Order: sequence, then structure tokens, then C-alpha cells
Amino acid sequence: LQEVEAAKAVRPLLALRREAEAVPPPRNFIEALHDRISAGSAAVIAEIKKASPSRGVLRERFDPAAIATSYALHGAVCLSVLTDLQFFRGSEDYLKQAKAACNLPVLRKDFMLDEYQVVEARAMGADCILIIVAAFREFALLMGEQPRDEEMIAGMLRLEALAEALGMAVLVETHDRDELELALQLDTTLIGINNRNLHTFETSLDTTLQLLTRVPPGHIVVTESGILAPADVALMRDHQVNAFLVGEAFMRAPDPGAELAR
Ligand code: IGP
Repeated sequence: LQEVEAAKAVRPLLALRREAEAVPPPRNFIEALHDRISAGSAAVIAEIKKASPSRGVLRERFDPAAIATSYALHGAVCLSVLTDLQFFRGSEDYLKQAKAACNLPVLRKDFMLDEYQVVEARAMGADCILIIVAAFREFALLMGEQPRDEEMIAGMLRLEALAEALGMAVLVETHDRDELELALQLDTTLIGINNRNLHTFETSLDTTLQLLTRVPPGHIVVTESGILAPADVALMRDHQVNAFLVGEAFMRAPDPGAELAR
């Protein structure tokens, strides 16, 4: 959050709000997913990231506009762009470049805790934000507090309400049953299940299979991380999971979009 404080000093919230009002209106992220799934197909949110904490640099030739164009050409439904600098070597510019290169809705992938970041997301052109339940828990611990469910829910609801007021969708990310319970207190129907264990960085698709049964009808489950091959997609679809967030497998391929079409 030091970065957020620094950003506020350079670009005060009022200026940011004006920028957010000047960008074109949001593209409908959830509707795009719905349409593809109702048509009986897998809906892929294709990620653009240069590096990750567990794997280091994933791609030397990194051109977000070219990658976005290739994803769009090969049937991605939405994009996810890392804007976090510290862990993923991301940038706001990457999101802007990717968005300008195609007409897909775009998720700002970052660690969102402060309302400022939500307005910032819209000002850079994002159509959806990510709320990571585990990040709220970690933040409380970092502040020397015992994370309390009611406070975490209140914090997440604040970000969600602002995102929705700005016309953006919300993807809420979970890793276990407790996080899922909290996530279901939000208004959004878009539930992410991250297959990556935050402590070991290992991925297991069992995470999705286990939590899936606890998601009530009317939600879209997005299985995140560790989707590496067509067989992984087939396994998920056998369990009626039809939305996928895929990064590494595409980023390592010579042509990320061609890998998506595989
Ligand atoms: C993509 P993968 O294993 O396909 O590269 O995973 C995405 O799920 C991952 O980047 C991710 C992430 C996050 C990154 C999921 N949740 C939260 C940063 C923050």
C-alpha cells in the first residue's frame, strides 16, 4: 500500500475520478463469459503477464498489444492483465496497450485493497477488478490485527460497491472453504477458485473440484491457475466448470493465441 500512497500524492483521487469519467464506458465482462458458456463452449480469460514470483520471467519478447491481438483472433472471451510491478513486473501501460488492441473486456489483475485502486482501474480502462479474499486476510495480519470476518466482508463490499458504481464487474478469488464463505457474501456472481497454493506455489485442480460443490447455482465459477493442457480443460468441463483463467501456458508458447486455440 506504500505504492498506493505514492500514487495518491502524484495523482489525487479527484484527478483520477476525472480520468475515469473520460475513458470509454466499460465492456461487459460477465455477459461475455455468459454468452460463450450458453453457446456451449469453454470461456477463456487469457492472461498477459511478463513474469511471476514462482517462475520468474515467462516471456522475453513481451508485446501486450500483439499478445492481445493474437488472443482475440483465437477466441479468448476476456483478457486479464497484470498491473502489479513488484511481483509480476506488470504495468498500467500494459493494460492500456492490450485494451486498445482488441475489443475484449479486460480484468485488472492486481492486489486491490484500497478504493483508490478501484478508481485507478477504471481510469486505465479496466472492465473488471479482482478481489482476493486472502489478500484481505494477509493485510489484517500485516497491520497486526486478527482478521475478523465482518471487517473483511465490509472491506470487500466497499471495493465491490465502488467497482459496480463505476460499471465494472468483480471477480472474487478464493482458495479454500473459509474464503469461499466470505466471497459468497458479495454481490458478484463471478467466483474465482485459485488452484495455486499460496504458500507452496503448487497447483492442484482438486482445489476447484472440492470447492465447486459449495458454490450455489447462479454463479459462474472461474478456475484459475495451473491449467496447462487441453486435458485439464476437459476435466473441468466434465464437472461443469466452463470458465478458465490461463496465464503461464500461453505466455510460454511462441504464439500465445495459437496455444489458446489448441
Ligand atoms: C493464471 P497460470 O498458472 O495459468 O499462470 O495462472 C492466474 O490464475 C494467476 O496469474 C493468478 C494470479 C492471482 C496472479 C491467479 N490469481 C492473483 C496474481 C494475483
